[in-house]
Amino acid sequence: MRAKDDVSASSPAKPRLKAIEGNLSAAGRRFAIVVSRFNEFITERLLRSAYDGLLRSGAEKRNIKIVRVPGAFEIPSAARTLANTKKYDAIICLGCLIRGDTAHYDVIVNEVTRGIGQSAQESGVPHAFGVLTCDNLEQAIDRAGLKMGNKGFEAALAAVEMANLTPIISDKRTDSQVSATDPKGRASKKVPSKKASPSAPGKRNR
Ligand code: INI
Repeated sequence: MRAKDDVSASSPAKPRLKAIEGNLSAAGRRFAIVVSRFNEFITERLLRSAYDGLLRSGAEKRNIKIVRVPGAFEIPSAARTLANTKKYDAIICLGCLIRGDTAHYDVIVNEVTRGIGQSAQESGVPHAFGVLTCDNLEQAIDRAGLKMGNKGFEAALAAVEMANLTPIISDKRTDSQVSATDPKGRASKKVPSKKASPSAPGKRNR
């Protein structure tokens, strides 16, 4: 049963509740893409699509850094290193894990997921998760441009949206003071200037 005010499945008759969202403009934003070479046949397709998604959203080529790592296991550490430079508005993580006959997949998959999430939370820089976790090659192909779309493209759009949302929701000002359409999340011109604080007894205003 759905909660009374669950808006995720709201009918067209009911308007969506007002909320803050990041827009999908990548203009002026800087991105790093970390992509693993393991299962390159798939990850190269994810990369092309992510790159395309950023350009279509208005990103400039000179603002997109691509970093290749050996396998999915190496993605979190590279992503964290890039995030810690504070040069990027979002990091896009692309890889492909395919379950094989050994336990290698199971050992790696949780570590990669946790590592990327932890890097995002601890650095404060948004990370998009475009690492495929598949049972077989067919599933991976479907998610890299066939039946299930392309997860690289989806990750790029998520990165753009979060790159725009993060500065807005981390702002200490009230929502009404911040223009959600300002791509940098800076205060609009309408923001009232701070009132001069009352001077302390015995001190003069300068
Ligand atoms: N790396 C992947 O990116 N995908 C896989 O499916 C995979 N499997 O199954 O083994 C894989 N292994 C390599 C791993 O990511 C590391 O690069 C390697 O262990 C060296 O640290």
